[in-house]
Amino acid sequence: MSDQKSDKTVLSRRGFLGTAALSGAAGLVGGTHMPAFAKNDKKGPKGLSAEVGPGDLDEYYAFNSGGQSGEVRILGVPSMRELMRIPVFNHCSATGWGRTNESIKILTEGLTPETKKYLGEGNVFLNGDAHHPHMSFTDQTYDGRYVFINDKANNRVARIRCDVMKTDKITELPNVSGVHGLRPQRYPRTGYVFANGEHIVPLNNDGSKMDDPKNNYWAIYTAIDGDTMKVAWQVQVDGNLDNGDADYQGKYSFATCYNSEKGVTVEEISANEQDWVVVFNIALIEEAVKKGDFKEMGGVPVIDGRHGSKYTRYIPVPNSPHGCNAAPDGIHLVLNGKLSPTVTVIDVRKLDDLFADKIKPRDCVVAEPQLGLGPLHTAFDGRGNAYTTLFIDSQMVKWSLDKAKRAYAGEKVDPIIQKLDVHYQPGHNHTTMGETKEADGKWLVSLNKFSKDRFLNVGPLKPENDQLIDISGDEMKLVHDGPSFAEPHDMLLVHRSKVNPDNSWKRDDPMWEDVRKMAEKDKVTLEGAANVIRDGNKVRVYMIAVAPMFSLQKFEVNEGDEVTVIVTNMEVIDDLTHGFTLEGHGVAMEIGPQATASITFTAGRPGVHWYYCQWFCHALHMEMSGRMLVNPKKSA
Ligand code: RUQ
Ligand code: CUA
Repeated sequence: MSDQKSDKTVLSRRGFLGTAALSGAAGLVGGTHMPAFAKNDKKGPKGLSAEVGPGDLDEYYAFNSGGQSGEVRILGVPSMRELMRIPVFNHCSATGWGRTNESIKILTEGLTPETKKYLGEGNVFLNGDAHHPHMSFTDQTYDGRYVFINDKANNRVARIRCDVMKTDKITELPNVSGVHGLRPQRYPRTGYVFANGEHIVPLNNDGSKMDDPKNNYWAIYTAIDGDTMKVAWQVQVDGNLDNGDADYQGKYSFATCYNSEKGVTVEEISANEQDWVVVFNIALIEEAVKKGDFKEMGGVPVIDGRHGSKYTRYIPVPNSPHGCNAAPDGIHLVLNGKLSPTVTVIDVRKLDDLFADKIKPRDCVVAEPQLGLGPLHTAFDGRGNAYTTLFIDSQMVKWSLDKAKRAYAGEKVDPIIQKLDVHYQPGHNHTTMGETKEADGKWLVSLNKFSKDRFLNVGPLKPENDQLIDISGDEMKLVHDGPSFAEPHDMLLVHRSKVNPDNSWKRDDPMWEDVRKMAEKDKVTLEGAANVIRDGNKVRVYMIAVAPMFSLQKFEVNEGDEVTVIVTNMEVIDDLTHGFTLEGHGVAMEIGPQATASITFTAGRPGVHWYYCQWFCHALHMEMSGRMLVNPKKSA
């Protein structure tokens, strides 16, 4: 195995360097974003080009999680150009996410009563830890409706609308500590979004039972209804939960466990040689909910799925398994060993028998190839090959599912096809359309946690490195280094034919439903507004924006007033976004074409305060401004 590794690695490294020299000119054109890769490089397996010329469009959308930055980013693949950032769990200075009334509503309405109380009225969390973006499915493939993503830091799941590429729902999961693995149901559609509770905590986490973790702490698995974003049900399990996936048939879902010990220190957590993957039987769980076989906790049904439960099965897997990946053949599930050099493959067709107690859990295992050190995640090309990241070895290993099965059955075959060095320490990887039945095996991205010497030194904090690999031929070929800020955990690679965002908002969008109702009460037409409505010490300022003007170039309020500014962008031209920034008040927001946005603040500073448009929109963009006059409080 190791001989094969070194040969292939040297080969591909040489190929890469040679190509870089050849394509120097092309490299210059695109600056740092242009991969050093020649179109007619003879060593390139099928000559797939990562070069996307000026004005040319990428073939794939990549939805990249922003990790602890709390956002989601859209990249084009293969160019790896960053196209957009979608604020989700973070605050955004540009768009006003976390500051506008519309975003505050989204950030607060799905919180539990306990969290609302903790934060205080109208306050939001300032951070999030976004790991796993996944698109909604219909019939085992992406349907372009939504992207879902977890927040490990504050136990939330968010939904992004793909028509406007904005977050529209955020739900906090009750009873859970650390939402980690997240996957949507593939069939018949999404349907459920499954989310793993990573850390074990007391079920009633109110301080009454904090000792004896083995008996008092539990992890919770959650199914959220992707249409309503409400929790449908939860399952209490043994151990904690790491990553998860769903099958292609809509019958089972899965979650790996790295802490079957129920330990609370590193030594305890990693003591066992074997942990497990938990299998959830969706139909049986739905039946339990119908029959009332659950405890209600935090307002949701919690089903007992611990050892011995009829709703779950525990399949032993070595050793602290991490990634959990269903192959596009609809049959195989790969569990990545992390502390074991192996991955474990189970055949989901055996699960009916497992639940009928006709076979033992380990009878579901059909392969367990040894791949290298630190296997974390596996992706697929739809041609029977799997690609596993080796964190410790800093490599991507390509292997054959079929050969791995034959080797497990006793045949003398080596399942490993190639090992490729990546730079450095890869976590997730993702192939184009690779988690759908339409896996096309063109590109693979390796999301590496360290970049060290790969880029200009930017100080002690280095970027991560998302590397693009051509997998269209027999050999993997590294074609591009993509620096990225903290910390793209995972990436979703969707063919552009699946995603069709609008160029403009629609005037009846639910995003500003509340504002619409408020305007109706105030007898104001949002689409032609230039109104200041006083209601006690509350003032509502309605205006429209059409380049290069706001319909109100001045409004007057009194010191201490609670002011809400509502701006409607009446542009009918593509790409004409305006903004509203009020100096000295921490107030700024984006208003997209045909959108309405609103923001509320206290007029606490007497005097003249300019507001302006912060989105460059017109030759007279600098002039797109106005004054807020704040009359001082009359002293008694
Ligand atoms: S995990 S590096 Cu948060 Cu997706 Cu595996
Ligand atoms: Cu409107 Cu700048």
